[in-house]
Amino acid sequence: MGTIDKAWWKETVIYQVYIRSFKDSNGDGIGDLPGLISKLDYIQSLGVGLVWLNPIYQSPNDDNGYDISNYEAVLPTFGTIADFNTLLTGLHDRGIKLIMDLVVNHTSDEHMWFVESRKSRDNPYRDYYHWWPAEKGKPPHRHSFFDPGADAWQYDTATDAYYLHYFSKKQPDLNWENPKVRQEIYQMMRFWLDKGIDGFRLDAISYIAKDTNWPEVSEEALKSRYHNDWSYFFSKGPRLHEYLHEMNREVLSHYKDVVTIAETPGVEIHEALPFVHIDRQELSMLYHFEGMRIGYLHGFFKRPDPEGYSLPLFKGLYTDWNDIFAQEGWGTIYLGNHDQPRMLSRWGNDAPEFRNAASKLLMTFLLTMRATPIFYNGDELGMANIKFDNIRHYRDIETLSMYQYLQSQQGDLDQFIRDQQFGARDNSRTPFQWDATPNAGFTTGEPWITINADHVFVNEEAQDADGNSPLNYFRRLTQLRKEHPVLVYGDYKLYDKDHEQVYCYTRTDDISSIVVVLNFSNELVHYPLPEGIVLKQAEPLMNNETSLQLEDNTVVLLPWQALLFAVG
Ligand code: ISL
Ligand code: CA
Repeated sequence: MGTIDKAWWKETVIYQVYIRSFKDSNGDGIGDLPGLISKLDYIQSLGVGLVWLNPIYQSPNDDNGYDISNYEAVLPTFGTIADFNTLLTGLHDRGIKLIMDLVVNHTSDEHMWFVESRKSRDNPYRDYYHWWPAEKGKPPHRHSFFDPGADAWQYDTATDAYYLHYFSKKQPDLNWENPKVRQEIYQMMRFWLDKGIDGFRLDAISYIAKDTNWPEVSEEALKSRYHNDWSYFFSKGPRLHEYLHEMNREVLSHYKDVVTIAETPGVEIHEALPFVHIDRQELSMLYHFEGMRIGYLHGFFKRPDPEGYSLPLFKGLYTDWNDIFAQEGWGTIYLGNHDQPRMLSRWGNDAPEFRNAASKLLMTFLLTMRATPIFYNGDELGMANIKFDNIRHYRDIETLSMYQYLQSQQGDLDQFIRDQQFGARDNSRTPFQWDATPNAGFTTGEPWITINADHVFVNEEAQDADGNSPLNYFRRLTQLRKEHPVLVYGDYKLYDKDHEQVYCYTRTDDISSIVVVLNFSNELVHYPLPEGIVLKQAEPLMNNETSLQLEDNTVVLLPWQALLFAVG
C-alpha cells in the first residue's frame, strides 16, 4: 500500500439528494427542504457520511435549478434560509456533512448580473458574460447542449450582439476571464462556507475557461451533435487550472476540512491527476464521464449500442481510473446520478427476477472500489427507469430540446423516444418511492413528474421491513466499509480481465485482503477463483444471495450474485 494521506472524504460514502424528487412536505408536488428534513433519520440509517444537495437556489427552473438567478437565496418552492439552517444542523447533529452544488459556468438569464449585462454595451456588468458584437459578423460556431438549434450564440437585439450559452439560452456563460466575476464567485462561496457547509460539488467546472480568441472549430466538429465531442473541446480551456488554483488560494484553503468534487465532462484520464494532486492545491476529487459513455453509439445523442458494452471493457476502464490515482490523488466512483438513467436499468437488469440481486451487486461494486462512492438517492431501493413512451411525460430540457430539434429535421422521433427510455435524465428524476400508496408517500398533491408505477412493490417502507431487501443490504455494506479500512485504502488488483461475466478483484493492505467476486450476467457461472487466492474461510463477508455454492475453490455464481471473502 502506498503512503496515501488519509482524509475523511476518502473514507465516506456520498449520498446525492435530488431535492425536487425526494420528499414533498406541503402538497405542491415538489420535494422541498422541510420534506428532506423530515427524512434525516432515514438518511442517517443508511450509514452515509456526506450529502450532496442538488441546487436549492433562486431559479426560474429552466434546467431544474442549474440556472441560478440568485446564489444567496433559497428558492421559495424549496423553503427558506431558516429551513436550510435547520437542515445543516440536523445533518451535523447526525454526524453527516453537507456539500452544495456550485453552478458557476453560467447563471440564469434572470440573474441581476445578466439583466444588467444585456442592457447596454457599456453597462458595468457587460463583461460578466461573453458577448460578440454583431458588426463582426457571425461568431465562430459553438455547440449548445440544450438549444434546439444547437447554437451556443444567442442574438440579443437590445445591444445588437450575441451572447454565449453552452447550455440553454436561459443559461448564459459567465466570463471567468474577468477578475471581477471570479471575485464575486469567491465571495458567494464564502457566504455558504461561513454558514458551515462542508464544501461543494462543482458543476460543469471543466467548461469555465474559454479561449477568447474564439478559434474556428473543424468542419467535423461543426456537424457533430454528439455531446461528448463538444465536452472534450470545452474542457480544454487555456486558464482552467489557473482559475481552480486561485479559487483554492482565495477561498478553499481558508476553511478547514472542506471537500470539493468537480464534475469534469470532457476531462480525459491522462488529464485527471493535476486537478486533484495535493501539490497543486486545486480540488479534492473529480468525477469523470468515461464510464458513462460505454454502451452508447459514438457520434449519436444517447443512442444505446449493446455492441458498445462488454464487461471486459467496463473492467478495463474502471481499472485504468483506479490506477491513475493509485499513488497520488484520489478518485470517485458512481454509476448513476440526476443526469444519468437509473444504474439498475443501465448497468444491471431491472427485470423482476433479477432486479434485487442486480441492484445489490452494483452497490457492492461501488462500495468496494478504491474511490469515494457517490450514491444517488433511490438506488438503495433499486429504483428503475420509468421508460416514458410519450414525449408529453418528459420534463427535462435536454430531452425536450433534442425532440424539438429532431422535429425540425424530420428526424426519427419514435427511435428517439426508444433511445430516451434507456438514457433520458428524467429516468432518475422520478420521485423517491417511500411507500405503496398512490403517490408513493412522496406528495399528497400532483407530483411534478410521473411516479414510477413499480412503487407498489419497490418502496422504502416495504424494504425497511425486509431483512433481505436492497435497502438493508446497502446498510450492511456501508457498515462493512467502515469496519474494513482495506476497502477504502487497500490496493486494488483485477483478476481475469477478459472474463465476459465475472468481475473479480482484491483489495489488500498490510494486514488484510478481501476478494470481491461479481457475476455481471443473467446466467449461472462456474467460476474457479483465480490462482493464488486462498480463502480464509468459506463463510463470505458479504453475499447478496441467501445461498452459496463453493467447492474446491470454484464458486457456482447465481445470476448477479456478489460475494466478498476474506483472503488468507
Ligand atoms: O451534457 C452533457 C453530455 O450529455 C454533459 O457533458 C454536461 O456538460 C454535464 O452533464 C453537465 O451537467 C451539469 O450541468 C448542467 C445540468 O443540466 C446538469 O444537471 C448538471 O449536472 C448545466 O448546468
Ligand atoms: Ca413542496
